Amino acid sequence: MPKVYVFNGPNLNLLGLREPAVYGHHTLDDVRSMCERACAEHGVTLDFRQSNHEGELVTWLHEAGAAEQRGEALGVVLNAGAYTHTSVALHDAIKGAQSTVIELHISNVHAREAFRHHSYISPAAKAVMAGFGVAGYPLAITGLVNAAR
Ligand code: CA2
Repeated sequence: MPKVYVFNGPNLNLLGLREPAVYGHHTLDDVRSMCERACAEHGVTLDFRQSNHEGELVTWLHEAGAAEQRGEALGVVLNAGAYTHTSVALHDAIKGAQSTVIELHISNVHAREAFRHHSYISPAAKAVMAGFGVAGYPLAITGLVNAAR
């Protein structure tokens, strides 16, 4: 069964515990369960991770790209958190790994502070989703699966 990766960047381990007005009340474990359900419906397996470390996310993107090249994975739903707005390294990792990435944001970053309007991920991503709350995760998985099949 092909695999879908969901990678979460810095501070997303705090989901549901702080700033509910912006990010809602669901925890990252809740999001994992939502993603498990979506993957089961689509007949794919889920590999769901979170890291506060940029280099670890780079390594994971390499791993996901290699799995995709071998035909074992469909791609990555990536919420890179604040690294979205700062990380040339993540941009280069997506390009270098030739990984299919759906960029995801819980909030509508374009309706927030100006520093959240630029993304280093978007030019390397297949698609971008923002503003649907955590419901965006299963939607992005559906989009990734449909794009691959
Ligand atoms: O809207 C999103 O998903 C973001 O990627 C979340 C990032 C933010 O830097 C991006 O601009 C947009 C922040 C993730 C931190 O998540 C927290 C969750 C609860 C409490 C504090 C932070």
